[in-house]
Amino acid sequence: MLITEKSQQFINQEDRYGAHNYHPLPVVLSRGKGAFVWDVDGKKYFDFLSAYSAVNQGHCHPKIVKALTEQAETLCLTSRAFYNDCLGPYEEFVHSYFGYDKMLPMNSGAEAVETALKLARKWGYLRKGIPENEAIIVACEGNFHGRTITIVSVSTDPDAKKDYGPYTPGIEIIPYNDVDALERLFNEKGDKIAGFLVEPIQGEAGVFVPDEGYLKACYDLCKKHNILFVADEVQTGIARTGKLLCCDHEGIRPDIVILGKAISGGVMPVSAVLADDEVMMTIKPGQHGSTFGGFPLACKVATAALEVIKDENLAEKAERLGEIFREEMENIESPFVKLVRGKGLLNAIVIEPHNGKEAWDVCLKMAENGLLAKPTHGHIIRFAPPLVITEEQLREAIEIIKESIKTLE
Ligand code: IF1
Repeated sequence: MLITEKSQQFINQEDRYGAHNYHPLPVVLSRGKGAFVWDVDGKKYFDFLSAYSAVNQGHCHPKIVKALTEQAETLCLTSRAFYNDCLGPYEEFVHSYFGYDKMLPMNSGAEAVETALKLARKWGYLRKGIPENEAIIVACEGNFHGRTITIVSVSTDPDAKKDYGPYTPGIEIIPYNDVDALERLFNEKGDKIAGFLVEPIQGEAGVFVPDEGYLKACYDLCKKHNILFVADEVQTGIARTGKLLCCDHEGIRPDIVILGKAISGGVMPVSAVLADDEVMMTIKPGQHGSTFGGFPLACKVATAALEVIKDENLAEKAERLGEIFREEMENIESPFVKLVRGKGLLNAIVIEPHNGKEAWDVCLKMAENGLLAKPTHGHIIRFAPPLVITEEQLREAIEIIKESIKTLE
């Protein structure tokens, strides 16, 4: 892949002055609109990462940008030491949108996960009656919930976890997509388990979709043992998988929902935790918070971003276009394509190395041909375009993917 002199300068700058905690594709982006981004040399690409599903509404959506700029000129940040005229309306809006009694606003996805874990522990002590400091959180092998010390304590990925110890105690890990393992653990330690934290589809693990009925069965077990079902919908939520929440596919209503990424359309870091009073009201003033959480700018941006999801029927669109995408990918006859999986517009191809080429090379070739996607775990490519992509654009993108794979064979 050709790296121009101009883009090389930006790459060198990051390399020289930034921490090396990422290994990006050598593409330097400077502009975005809808399903497309442009690099510093004006080359146009389909964005099939959507900032890890944060840009479901498409880049620079006019309605969201308008909400941002209008509020930016009015009032940005007040802190929660005072009331403001944006948070209440936003909270009521989110209540009617998702149907939970209350929300707790935060900023990053990881903060929202932390918040959910704190809530689960509080509830465990105050409502369930777990003895002090003995609450257990259950999480799944292969999970990804963010980067804080407690979150990497539940991680099973050595890259995310190693050398960040000592880890937070009170964690039990079970295999994902294994109801029996969860049941055994609940039978053994259910009295002390506060919450079961789960991704409805494991994103980082390579868009791993559990068997149909898995989430429902886990949910029922949680009910039976009086354990909170905590759904991390940071990546799967906000219409990405063809429903507003991925849990909607199984008709379950988590006790705690964690949202992030696309709740702001990728315009700023906005996250939220949703729960009913029985859980949410266990946290009292001073027991949790954040300087920016629920700040006026975020309230307006997130309201607009959530409205766009409904205005433009993005959940239905993700469902319909996802069917087309997977069908077309499954039709590819190539030694590279081992498996296609996903839901809605959260999909992945498992790449079989061939001719000395692997997923990274496929991504470089696609970038050359005008489509951006990123490999995960070396052999899986995630495909998650903005949900505003049109069918015609999707079909054009599919041709680029097919063509790129063909030329490498
Ligand atoms: C990175 C992956 C995606 C998430 C779920 C919480 C968070 C994430 C289910 C935390 C974040 C990100 C963060 C980004 C890479 C990325 C990712 F490849 F690692 F798995 F999206 F697929 N829950 N996911 O997926 O949210 O604090 O980042 O706002 O860390 O490099 P955050």
